[in-house]
Amino acid sequence: MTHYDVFNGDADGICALHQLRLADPRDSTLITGVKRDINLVKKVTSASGDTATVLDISLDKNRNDLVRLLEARMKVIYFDHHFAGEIPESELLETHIDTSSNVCTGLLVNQYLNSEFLPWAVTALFGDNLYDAAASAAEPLNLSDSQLDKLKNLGTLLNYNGYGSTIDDLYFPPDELYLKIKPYADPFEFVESDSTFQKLQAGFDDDMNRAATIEPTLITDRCAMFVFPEEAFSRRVSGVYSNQLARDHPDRAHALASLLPSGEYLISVRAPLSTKTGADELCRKFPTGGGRKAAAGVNQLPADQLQAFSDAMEAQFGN
Ligand SMILES: [Mn+2]
Repeated sequence: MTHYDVFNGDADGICALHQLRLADPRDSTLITGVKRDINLVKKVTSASGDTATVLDISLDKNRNDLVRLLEARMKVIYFDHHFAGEIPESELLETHIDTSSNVCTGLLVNQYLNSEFLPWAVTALFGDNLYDAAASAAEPLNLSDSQLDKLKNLGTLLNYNGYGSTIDDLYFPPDELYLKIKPYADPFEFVESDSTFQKLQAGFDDDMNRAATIEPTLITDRCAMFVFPEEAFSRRVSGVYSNQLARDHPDRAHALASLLPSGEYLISVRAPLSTKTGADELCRKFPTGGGRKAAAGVNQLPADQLQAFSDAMEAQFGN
């Protein structure tokens, strides 16, 4: 009998699995990938009597394969906070799904385990950029500010490690990173004593320092745009760096353009935190553009439209 642990390769996925396996240790086959790789249930071989735990990936995006497992008589437990759509009807499926904006999968697992490993749920919330929810979830722990900062930093680093287009871009493959964390019931002990943490911290600092040396190609009071080179470092740092830019300049919109091997640009846009609107409208003006009001992007912008994009950004957000 095989048990599969299927989890998103970011902080939330890792911290969710870690809590479950601290409470209920078992040998399992780990299935994960880079943060954006969410079609993970398809990697599970279905066999009657086998079981699976699925964490932090949209049921909607995995429904066909979930149904395949259930039809093979596999028992599945599913925790997630992304859009689920219709949930398959089966006595073999147990779901803990809540798409509220202030929860993450690590927090849903924490509720399931009656807060047995709460510091890891707080870490997961920080990793998913839910700072207020993290601070309120942490209240019963009576942590000092510096302890809370340590969990924030840990969540940020575990989240950062998941960004990249392939596993080769990452410092640690997410399954390896989970195995490094696995022996530690206490996140503070992991932070203070494991060389994995130091390595992640050093890599993160390097990447962020390097990102900070990239001058904007457009900068006004209302918007800024940065162009990143075609390197693994760009793919690792872009998500965390744009979160930081948004927090440091809440009235400014930000665009990060990364050069792709094809010569086109992958662009991610964050609307100003203070308004959270306009990102989708800007991106939809260009082929392969789309997204939500607060965060949107263009998947493949032809290089000769980069200036037009910059002009449209200024028109959208003002100067
Ligand atoms: Mn999550």
